[in-house]
Amino acid sequence: MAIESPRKEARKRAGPGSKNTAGLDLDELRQLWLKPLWLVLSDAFTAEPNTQIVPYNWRWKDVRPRILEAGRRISAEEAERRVLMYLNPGLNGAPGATQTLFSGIQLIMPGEIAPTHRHVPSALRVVVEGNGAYTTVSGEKTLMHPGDFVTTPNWAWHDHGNESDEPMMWLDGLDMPFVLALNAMFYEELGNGYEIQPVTKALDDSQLRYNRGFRPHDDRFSGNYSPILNYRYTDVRETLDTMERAGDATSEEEGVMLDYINPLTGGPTLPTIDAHAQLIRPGEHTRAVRDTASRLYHVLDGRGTSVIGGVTLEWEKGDTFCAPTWMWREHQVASADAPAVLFSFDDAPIQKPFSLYRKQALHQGSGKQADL
Ligand code: 1HN
Repeated sequence: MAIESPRKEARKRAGPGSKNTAGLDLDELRQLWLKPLWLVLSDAFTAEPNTQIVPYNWRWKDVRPRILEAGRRISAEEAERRVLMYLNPGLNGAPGATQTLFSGIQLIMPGEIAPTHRHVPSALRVVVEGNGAYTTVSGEKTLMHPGDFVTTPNWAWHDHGNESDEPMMWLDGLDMPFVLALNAMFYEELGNGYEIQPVTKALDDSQLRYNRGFRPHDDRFSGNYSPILNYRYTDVRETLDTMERAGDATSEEEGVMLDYINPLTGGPTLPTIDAHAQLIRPGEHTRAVRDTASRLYHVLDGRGTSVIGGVTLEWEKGDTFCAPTWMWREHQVASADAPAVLFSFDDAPIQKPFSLYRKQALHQGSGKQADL
């Protein structure tokens, strides 16, 4: 017969989840800003991650007319940034598409500017619609086209302008909720707040220096982010198509996937955010995977279905959807459809240095979970 230790017995009576106040005066304790840990221990120390974030798809067909309406009602200069935020339904209206990542859609109309500022959150853009509007970051200007991925590192001066004759819309991604959680926000406007920063470098200077397998000899770039400002979608698509033709399946979980990298380190382009593009072939149904990163997907091409945490999301080009922490996710493209290309960004780089990151695959049939 197993003998229960006295400690185990006591734990049963007063331990986590028992809600045993042990006769203590909780009101008096509250006034002194004290509280027994054992009353709440099991709420915090869950066996697995527990998140308020819910899977959700911000559909382009809902978003597009509304951001264009905002374009008729407020100027980019007035708004500073004309952005409709993508709010996660689990966050009660707090800004954030997940607990760490902000996302939203930004519109800049022909002839408009969004003035120069800088902030502590790192940012990325992915162009959804329009051609030839620019972003200038730290003196380098780039003209943007659909699917282009543009980085804006922490504390870098940046402004946007649209010298083309069509509206330009892009997805913004920032680590803003993470920075706010750390109470580490700083923000600053250039000059009187309506200024365009001087362009001090040639157009796309960084692409020509760093995105061709070369590096300037005796390079003194020392940022903890990628020196490349704009990663072109035409390049991404060519690489994905090459991998696809070669029969690569990067993995059964992700289809044909590539990572946007800092060419100087092989690591992510921003210290807090990793970014990827993946091609899912017609008829492909990826194997379920989950990890401790929270993540946003943006549909660059095609259409399909994802099941995330048991919720089925149907998506098409222009949609943006989120996958909360530790929820199984799988993607499917119908065999009669063209391939789909998903851009995604996640907070894994925040977790990895502190050993917080875990990833698992689910083996269908056996139902076995395997650490990856
Ligand atoms: C920001 O600076 C931009 O520069 C876009 O375009 C979205 C959302 C929150 C805070 C700052 C931009 C932003 C942002």
